[in-house]
Amino acid sequence: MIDKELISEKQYERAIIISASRKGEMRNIIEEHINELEFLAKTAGAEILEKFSQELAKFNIATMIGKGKAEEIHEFIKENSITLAIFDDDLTPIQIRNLEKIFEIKVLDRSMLILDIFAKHAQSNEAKTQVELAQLQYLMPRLTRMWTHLSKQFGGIGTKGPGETQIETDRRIIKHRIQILKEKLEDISKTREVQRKNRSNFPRFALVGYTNAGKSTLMNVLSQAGVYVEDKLFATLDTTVRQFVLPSGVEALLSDTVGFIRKLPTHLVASFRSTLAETAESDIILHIVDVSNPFFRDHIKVVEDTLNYLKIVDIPIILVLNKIDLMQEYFGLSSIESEFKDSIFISAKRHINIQGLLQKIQDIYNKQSKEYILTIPYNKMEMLSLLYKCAEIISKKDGDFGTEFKVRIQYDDYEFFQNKFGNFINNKLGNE
Ligand SMILES: Nc1nc2c(ncn2[C@@H]2O[C@H](COP(=O)(O)OP(=O)(O)OP(=O)(O)O)[C@@H](O)[C@H]2O)c(=O)[nH]1
Ligand SMILES: [Mg+2]
Repeated sequence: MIDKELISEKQYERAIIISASRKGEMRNIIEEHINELEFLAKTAGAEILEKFSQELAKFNIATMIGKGKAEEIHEFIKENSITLAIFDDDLTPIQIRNLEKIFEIKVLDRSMLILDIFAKHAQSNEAKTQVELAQLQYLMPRLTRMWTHLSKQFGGIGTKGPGETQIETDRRIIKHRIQILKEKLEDISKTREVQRKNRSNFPRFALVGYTNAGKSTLMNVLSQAGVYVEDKLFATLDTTVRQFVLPSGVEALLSDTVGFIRKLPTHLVASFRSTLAETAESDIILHIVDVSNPFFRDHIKVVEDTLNYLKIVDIPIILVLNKIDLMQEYFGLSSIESEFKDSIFISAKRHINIQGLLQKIQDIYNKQSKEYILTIPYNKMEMLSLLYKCAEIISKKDGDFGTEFKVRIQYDDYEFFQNKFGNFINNKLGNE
């Protein structure tokens, strides 16, 4: 669990937000993106004193925004003792360098800001390693003379050879560090795999969703887990797994993990693969959505795209529309209900329709089936008629001691199958 004290213990930087948009982009979408960036900036510990936006027919290669606008912003920076400028879009190294020259303060883009939040919130060894890897991978192509000498930070690995530039040395240090981090993650993910295998007999459910949708709140409601909940972006960076009980009385596992956001840096997504492995191996995914956010449809799309990017496909998804308590004063809810017929509407915070959600989870789970390979010894052939009764036979082949079957078992028949054939199972083939 994240220590709240640690997070609140930070100095607030005086910051401005700058957004450049193309002519013709919808005003309300631009505003939503700026608001989200402001929320990110606040989470990172910045106080936003002003927001600037500029519509451009073409982005400026040297400075993203126009030179005149940059000068105007520079005046504001000087007059208000601003120390940080944050751009909504990713900037090229040249743009950052030029803007820092004009503004005379630090300039960050959206990816750098998200990486910074992740770095601040990372608690576990795994999260810290993943974030550092993503940061270095992001830094590598951006290494220019503006970056300070890194060997001090990394303990002087790779000393500078004659005639080499500092940048080349730094690049070698980073490459070396990236290699170490990758090996460390490999180790961590092996340990996690063993942990997951030990739990594989329980039905497994995974919470996913846009950041701040209410995943950890729901986790706490369903399992009394005591997971850290905050009105901040990326409060959760690790995966927590807790037990909960389905209406049928069956014990199941629920995992809560890192949230997604628009334009999450791809290195970050890639390096969080091991954290997200729990999600990838779940039986059913619960996709939590903050339905009170007017842009919730965009959020759904971002989450679906990220799952696709991570190749987490073929797992049944229940769309859980959360925070309906904030919707009551609107007439909007009933039209959303007819738009999302197969979804379930809840409020995790106010405990509205939690039973309905549990029942939905149970219903979808009951429709699940799993594949197994098992070998029935030749001296137990009398059991075949039972097997044909409770399983769908996909294939069979004769071996040295018995017949090997590949079968599909419906959840409803699972207990019977386990009782009768548990001893003959070679392996479980995952969830199809
Ligand atoms: N009004 C209302 N607020 C909610 C509800 N569910 C969660 N919240 C609030 O939404 C904020 C975010 O909740 P979390 O549970 O931390 O969200 P999360 O999806 O785990 O967020 P990250 O871990 O940051 O990705 C908190 O302030 C919660 O109290 C709800 O049903 N209604
Ligand atoms: Mg959370």
